[in-house]
Amino acid sequence: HPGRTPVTTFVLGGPGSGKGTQCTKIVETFGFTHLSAGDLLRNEISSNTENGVMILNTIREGKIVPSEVTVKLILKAIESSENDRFLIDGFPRSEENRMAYERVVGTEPDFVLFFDCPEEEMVKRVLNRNQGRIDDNIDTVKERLRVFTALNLPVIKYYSEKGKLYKIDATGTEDEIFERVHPVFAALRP
Ligand code: UP5
Ligand code: MG
Repeated sequence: HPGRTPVTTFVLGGPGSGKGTQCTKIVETFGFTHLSAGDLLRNEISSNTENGVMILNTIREGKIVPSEVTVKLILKAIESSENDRFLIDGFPRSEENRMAYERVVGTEPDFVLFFDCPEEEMVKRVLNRNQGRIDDNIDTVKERLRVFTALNLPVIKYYSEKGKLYKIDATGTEDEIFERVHPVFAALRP
């Protein structure tokens, strides 16, 4: 629908909280385009771009890639899409990320999902994933959790204070969680 104001949703939550899994379900049911910041960065590693090595090292350490790199990738993905509904998964991870996005893209998200999950459950899910991600080991997971608490929770608090946050209980089965997500999107215009 060219010309319509796009709908943008940030999807946040700790490592293994189920962001990617639930985004897939939202895409199937509500026709959004899923932009995973982590996937966009991992694509840069595989395509041997100038930032590839820096991104690889940053992800292996569980730290945050410089905002300008990630924002550029997200903006490119938005601009090359025909869709007008976007799920931005795993971004912004810090207040600095958030402000860089606002400065470069020029908009705020319409609303934000936060998948709230106990740490021990997140650790269990990540260590069981077994898909060869270089950051799915106990040491990196601990750092990912530390960075999440220190830098991402303030972003979540910011959107909560703006009245834009939907906090979703991210425990239970994938389908049980999607039943909690569904009403948020069902309320949007068709
Ligand atoms: N699973 C899912 N739901 C389940 C359920 N209800 N019950 C049981 N199991 C469930 O799920 C994780 C695993 O759990 C899967 O095996 C799934 O089948 C199972 P998933 O849906 O993948 O969870 P998700 O929240 O997406 O976990 P992910 O590990 O992708 O989260 P992260 O936020 O850690 O990873 P991301 O890819 O976003 O980022 C990776 C790294 O990239 C970051 O640490 C950082 O170094 C870098 N990065 C940046 O620097 N900047 C960015 O903007 C983004 C990333
Ligand atoms: Mg993910």
